[in-house]
Amino acid sequence: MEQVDLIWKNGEFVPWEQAQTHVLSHGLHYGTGVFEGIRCYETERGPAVFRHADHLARLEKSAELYYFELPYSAEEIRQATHELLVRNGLRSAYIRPLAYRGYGSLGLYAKDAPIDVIVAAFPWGAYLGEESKNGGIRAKVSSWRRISPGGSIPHAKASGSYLNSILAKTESHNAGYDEAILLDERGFVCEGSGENIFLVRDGEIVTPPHVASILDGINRKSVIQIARDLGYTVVERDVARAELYLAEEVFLTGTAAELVPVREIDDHPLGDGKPGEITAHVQAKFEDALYGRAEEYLEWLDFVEMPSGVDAASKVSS
Ligand code: PPE
Repeated sequence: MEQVDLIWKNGEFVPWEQAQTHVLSHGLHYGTGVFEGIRCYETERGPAVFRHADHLARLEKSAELYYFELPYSAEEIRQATHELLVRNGLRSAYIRPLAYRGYGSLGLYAKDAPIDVIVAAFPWGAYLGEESKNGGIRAKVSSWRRISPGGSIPHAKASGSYLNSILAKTESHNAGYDEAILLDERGFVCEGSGENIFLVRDGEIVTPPHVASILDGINRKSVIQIARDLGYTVVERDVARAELYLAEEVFLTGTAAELVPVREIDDHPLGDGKPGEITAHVQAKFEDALYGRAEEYLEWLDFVEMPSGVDAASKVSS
């Protein structure tokens, strides 16, 4: 992990090494945290956070689903994030806000454990490797099913939910693959361990619906809109496992991974081994949107500004 100067914690900017928590913090024991993964890109008009408001709205919803009262508003977290980026001298970054139950009491009904909030921002390259965006990855359907909506909340981006993702990811890596694809409890295709999934079948783009226990990805939404604007038909419907092998093209979307083609699933090669034409078309437009090169999607960018009343020049680290 590439270290930077400061992390924002409970309203203050603290040095990276001092952003610590007590070992009896509730979140550490039970996974009681909600978080986001957001990216800031360097655009021609300056650094910009992609769909910042949408990510913070999802953070608020995840918090609400677990009965957390966030002590900061989305706008306060947004401003703190801008200031954090500027003070750390970051022009592009992965941004990780996290709200967790801190130190106060253990036990499952821990209303005395406060909600601590942090925002960290640091350099983080393409999650599945820079070459994955062109060359594609090899995926394996996991023996682990995605957490079910009857036992947990797939729609919340909650820390504890990721134990399920970690089992799937670890299994796929140990078996020599780059990523896991999880099925839902019904046996239909759900998503990657940290990405949503799209297939191309007969020229149509298909992606699993909300009832398939997906996390409602911000990039999923962006890609659906971009693909429709490019004239493709996008259908949200249940996807059978075998369709993964029958598809002309498959790709994954997520903040950390961005848009990554899948070139092989369960040792079935897809297409002619190169990223498909439709995937490449949508990916190019998606990257234009991330980097501020697409006028029509500029509204998705939250350009980084030092909040008023803060002296930027004195605080930018070298
Ligand atoms: N599903 C899961 C399970 C998931 O974790 C992510 C994001 C997505 C779908 C895509 O969501 P979105 O980023 O809003 O398009 N995963 C985050 C964490 C990955 C990690 O390894 O940590 C991310 O991409 O930041």
